[in-house]
Amino acid sequence: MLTLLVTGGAGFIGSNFARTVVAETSHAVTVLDSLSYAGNTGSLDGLDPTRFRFVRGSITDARLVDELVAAHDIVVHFAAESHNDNSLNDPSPFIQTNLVGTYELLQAVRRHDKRYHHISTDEVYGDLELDDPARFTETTPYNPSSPYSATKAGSDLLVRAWVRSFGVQATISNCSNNYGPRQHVEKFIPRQITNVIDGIRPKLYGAGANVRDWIHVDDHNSAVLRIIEAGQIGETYLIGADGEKDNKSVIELILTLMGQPTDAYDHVNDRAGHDLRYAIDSSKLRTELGWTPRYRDFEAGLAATIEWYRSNEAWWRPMKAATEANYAKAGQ
Ligand code: NAD
Ligand code: TDX
Repeated sequence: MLTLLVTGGAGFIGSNFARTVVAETSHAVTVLDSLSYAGNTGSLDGLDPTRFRFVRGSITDARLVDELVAAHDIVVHFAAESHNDNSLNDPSPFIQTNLVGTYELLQAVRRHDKRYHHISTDEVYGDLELDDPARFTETTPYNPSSPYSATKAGSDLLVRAWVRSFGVQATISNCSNNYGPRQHVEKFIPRQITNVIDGIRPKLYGAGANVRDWIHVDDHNSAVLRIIEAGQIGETYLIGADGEKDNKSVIELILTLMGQPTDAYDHVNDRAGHDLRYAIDSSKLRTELGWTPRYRDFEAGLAATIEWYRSNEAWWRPMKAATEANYAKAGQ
């Protein structure tokens, strides 16, 4: 049995990760989360208290981080400011959490010689043309576009430097767009699902030709567990499930699955600097670590996600009105 310190474990991916670890392994989990606007302890309800503990605090708090890192075997670092649109309005918390917070964690794992896994995004590579046959690989040069992706790129580079300069035992994963239960309603898919539930028309940025490479959150997390088990120290692994879809098609599919006409959505202001296309080549993870995704049918995964939001209104209702009010200010 190992003890895992999971930062950001009250957020979307981290809470699903904590649930998977407690359900499917013998490891114990401590979640460290500051409960920013994106954190929700309701996402951790029902976890076995003999193998799960929640600590409220920030990864920028060096003393707290040092104490917790010293007391665990592995740090799995999910905590971040994660929303591109927010980073365009106010980059400041992105600098603090994504860069300074990662620095504090790296210093602590260095002092205590602990294993560290760093969760990152494919957005660090910038974007691709729609007709480019290439996909991102572990050797694609970094070229981030937004304040969010620039801070994630910076945090990845800190990890690489701490591995090379100080021998920190770290691995990095860069994943594509996740969908599934417990994702904040500010994000594309849950925003549209909860809009339809509320009788609001879905909102498509610009023409909606932008492509995202969708992966179910449980597939992201099974890959993270595999990297923790078998990944080579110092290596980066790209995680993706061959799920490229343009935004317009995703909105149309949500509308169809929810019994609405496929044209019942609005075009709204585009995002500044909006990345055109992301696409992941996950061959290294598949061939070297033998990982494969379990969710191969996007429509079935999306239908199950819609059902989750229909059945869990109490989870998302408190954040919906404020989220939409923020979007309305930006004409989105
Ligand atoms: P999220 O916004 O849902 O959750 C982030 C969590 O971090 C929240 O619970 C929040 O309270 C917490 N947090 C924020 N600042 C903190 C701080 N200073 N100290 C402690 N906790 C803090 O984000 P998510 O979508 O679950 O993303 C998790 C990670 O995965 C991020 O590192 C993100 O960059 C990465 N990622 C996300 C996606 C995606 O599609 N959502 C894809 C690839 C990578
Ligand atoms: O209402 C919307 N309408 C719309 O067309 C919203 C919220 C988004 N969009 C578009 C913008 C993007 O092209 O949908 C796409 C997905 O948007 P987001 O959910 O904001 O995700 P994205 O910007 O692609 O970033 C996500 O994937 C990579 C996560 O939020 C990041 O944390 C992760 O690193």
